[in-house]
Amino acid sequence: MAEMERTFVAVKPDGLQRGLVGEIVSRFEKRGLKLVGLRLLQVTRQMAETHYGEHKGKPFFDGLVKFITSGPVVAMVWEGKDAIAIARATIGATNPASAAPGTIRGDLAIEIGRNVVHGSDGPESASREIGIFFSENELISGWSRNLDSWLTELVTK
Ligand code: DAT
Ligand code: MG
Repeated sequence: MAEMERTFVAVKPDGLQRGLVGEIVSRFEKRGLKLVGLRLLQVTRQMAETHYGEHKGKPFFDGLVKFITSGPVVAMVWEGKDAIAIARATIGATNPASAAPGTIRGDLAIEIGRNVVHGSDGPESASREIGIFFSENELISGWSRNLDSWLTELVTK
């Protein structure tokens, strides 16, 4: 049985500038994941460098940090069975030019440096990234939805 997972998702500054926050949140809601954390914030340079630490030294790193700190982001935690892989699939390929239609990046973006949304790529990065943006008491995972039994056989009480 697959485990319940939490994943970190963020609407990047281009998504806010373009008025896409509602559209992007809606896609995760409709998919069936459960929202357990939500924050609007300005990412600091230090947070950005920690969050994107795995890319330090790559040619696009400075531009990436500049972009993610260029305006507010909407940081979220979504929970569900296989939430990490489901969120990544909903987001689509890193480069929107090759992202499948139907995915967020495949429908709403055209290039890699403006790909509107972030999603954790595995359990370790999810837990690390959630910790950068949220403290445990800012997450509400104890709430249940009446529709859960229509989304999953794994209904938790
Ligand atoms: P993802 O965001 O799909 O997890 P990633 O972790 O490989 O992709 O890279 C983080 C972000 O960095 C990505 O969303 C956009 C930017 N990026 C990645 N590769 C890039 C490249 N070759 N040129 C410019 N920006 C890049
Ligand atoms: Mg990544």
